[in-house]
Amino acid sequence: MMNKVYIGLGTNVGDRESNLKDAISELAAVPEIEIISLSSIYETNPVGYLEQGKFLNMVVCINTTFDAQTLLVTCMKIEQNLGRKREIRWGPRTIDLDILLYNQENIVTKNLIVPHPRMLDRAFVVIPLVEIDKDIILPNMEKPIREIMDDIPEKEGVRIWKRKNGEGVLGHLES
Ligand code: PH2
Ligand code: MG
Ligand code: MG
Repeated sequence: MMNKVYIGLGTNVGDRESNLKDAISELAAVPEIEIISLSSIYETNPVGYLEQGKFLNMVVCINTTFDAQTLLVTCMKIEQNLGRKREIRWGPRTIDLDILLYNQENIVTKNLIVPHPRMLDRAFVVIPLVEIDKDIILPNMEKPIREIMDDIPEKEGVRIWKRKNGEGVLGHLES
């Protein structure tokens, strides 16, 4: 069974653009994962813990035959491969891969909650998400996210850093 999943990526340590590229290459190299689309790359003010550098954030849409738990393990493995260390909550990180949406499912387990519980408070997630799917809607919500954009805080802290071009899925990430 094919599942449509949105993953949020964030990085503020080391070569941030390389970290995004490497994470997407690793996702694309998994046979059970097909990259469907990428957002532009945004530079974003840190949220939650302010004494840290600016992030690059983006969102990727994939099709996958993995169940949510297996996809989570895969994402954690990629975070480890890219050198992510144990860290303070909401603090600096080499790469963070968060499952935002898994089909229209509500998932609550010990180590995974989907939809991501804080996603609607985070302009660095919502803006790239609506960029790649303007009709995106959350399970149990009757309106698409784009119609509640006015309620999302700190949108001015999210600025385009590298715009997605028209050259195919991986276009703006190829150097
Ligand atoms: N991730 C966090 C905490 N704060 N701020 C920005 N701008 N971007 C992030 O990806 C981010 C954050 C925890 O995962
Ligand atoms: Mg996160
Ligand atoms: Mg995370």
